[in-house]
Amino acid sequence: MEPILLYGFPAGSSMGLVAALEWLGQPHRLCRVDMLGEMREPAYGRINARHETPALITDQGRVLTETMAIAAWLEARDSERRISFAPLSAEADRMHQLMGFVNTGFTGAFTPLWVALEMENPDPVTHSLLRAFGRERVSERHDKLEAMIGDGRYLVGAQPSLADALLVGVARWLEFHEVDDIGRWPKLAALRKRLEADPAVIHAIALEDGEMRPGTGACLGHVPLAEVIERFGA
Ligand SMILES: N[C@@H](CCC(=O)N[C@@H](CS)C(=O)NCC(=O)O)C(=O)O
Repeated sequence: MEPILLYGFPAGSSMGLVAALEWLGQPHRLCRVDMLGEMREPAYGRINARHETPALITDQGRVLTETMAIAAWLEARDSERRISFAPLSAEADRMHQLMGFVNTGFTGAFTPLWVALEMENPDPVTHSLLRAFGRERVSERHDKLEAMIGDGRYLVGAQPSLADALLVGVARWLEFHEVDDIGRWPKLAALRKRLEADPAVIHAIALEDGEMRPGTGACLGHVPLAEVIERFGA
């Protein structure tokens, strides 16, 4: 069977992995998960007990969660090195370093902003404290990432890799949470502009928005979440 990537909407980090699958060009299927509804229901716990996306159903029918584990699974099958680099190469090391940075501190910096947004009866003091702390952390992680970006067109190498995929899924939260103008970080702004104009990213965002359009042809279609849970859930 083809692997199935479960991606979350709205504005899920997993959008980057949808784009990475397009870049990879290998047959796969997708499954759209409403993060505000069905992902929170008990049945989704059979796929991921932590009620998070992304999740991958491997070609063996096993459930694999956690972005870094899914990215490693794709990397191991990227024999043509379309989204990764030769094992043991300096580029592979740098890609892993950047993926680690993006998936931990950079992504985590947005947590106070998500918590503030999702507060049901926000106490104004706590809400504004969370907002202020989140904005400060996100800006600081942007400063650090700006300093890590080189002079190339992408985070590593001459074409988008898994590091760019992880970044593009999350970086747009800067505007979503109205943290600051991306122009404050010129290298990151240029990189994001390039990535966001990439056909695979445009395709992934369209899918996230519910527009079912064909991409490169590698995606063989969507599988309903209920079917995925029934067939592969614990
Ligand atoms: N450590 C996980 C975190 C994944 C994660 O936080 N996903 C978000 C969406 S981007 C989520 O599902 N959050 C739970 C929610 O929105 O309720 C990973 O890297 O895959």
